[in-house]
Amino acid sequence: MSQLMQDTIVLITGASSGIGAACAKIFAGAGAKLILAARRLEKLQKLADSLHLTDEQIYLLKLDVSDRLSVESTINNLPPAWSKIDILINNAGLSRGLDKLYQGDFQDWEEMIDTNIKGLLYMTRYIVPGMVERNHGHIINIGSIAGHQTYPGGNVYCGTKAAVKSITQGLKQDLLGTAIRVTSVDPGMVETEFSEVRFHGDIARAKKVYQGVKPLVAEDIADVIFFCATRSPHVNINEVILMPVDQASATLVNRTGN
Ligand code: NDP
Ligand code: 8X3
Repeated sequence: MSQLMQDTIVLITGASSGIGAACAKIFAGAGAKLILAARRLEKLQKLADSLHLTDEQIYLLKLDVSDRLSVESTINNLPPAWSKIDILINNAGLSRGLDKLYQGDFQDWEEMIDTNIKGLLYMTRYIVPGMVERNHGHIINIGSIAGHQTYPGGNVYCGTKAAVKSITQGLKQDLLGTAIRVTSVDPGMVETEFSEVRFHGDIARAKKVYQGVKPLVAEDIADVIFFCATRSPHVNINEVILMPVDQASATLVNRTGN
């Protein structure tokens, strides 16, 4: 195991699956200390077991980022050895449905807005003050190409990711004068549980999203996140947009593969 990140505490939200879980693996490989958060503790536990880390190297949080009071008490009550977070990866997020806006499901809207916008804000609000006090830290938000381009049926999800883009820019401005870094990593199509969640567990419909395409995999995004986190301290990577070679925009996808 490399020791590039020894004594660096990395908190990853949405670490029970996909991009978050891949981030846990790559940062663990560099010797970072991990705080992994998600609602499905059993999945976090499985991931932790596979990483073979000691209790001094990994700390699991069963946390719903959309529950402000829970975020407040969880972050404020972190054991002292875990409270000085160096890197916050705001990755927890989801899409729900592809309905036309005027037919949209209210619960789907609430869930996307509460998780992707408010959850990211709560984590940021409770963790960044400590970074400011220490004049040290890095916030990496996971946006999406959906925050740059709206596609049919994407309406509210795209709106939440456009909000992430604005919030990332605003945070960078508000931290000017400190040594804290702020980055947005904005992927196109990545094959994870994302589409299964979008279609409420309809696996056949989820699979169709990636039919004939070679999509990105979670490890591709973790790799870019890790790159952003390991530049010289005076370098801030503001925004990275990445897509599969088979994708040119949210709606232009080459599906001639197997
Ligand atoms: P996954 O569905 O595989 O992972 C999403 C993660 O978010 C899960 O670990 C889930 O954990 C967690 N999560 C969801 N809601 C909450 C919540 N309220 N509180 C805490 N954790 C929560 O999808 P991805 O890995 O693909 O998604 C990660 C991020 O990447 C999201 O922000 C997504 O919008 C973004 N993204 C994804 C793309 C893609 O094509 N896959 C492309 C661009 C961006 P649990 O259910 O256990 O709480
Ligand atoms: C996920 C990518 O294009 O499905 O944010 O919105 S997309």
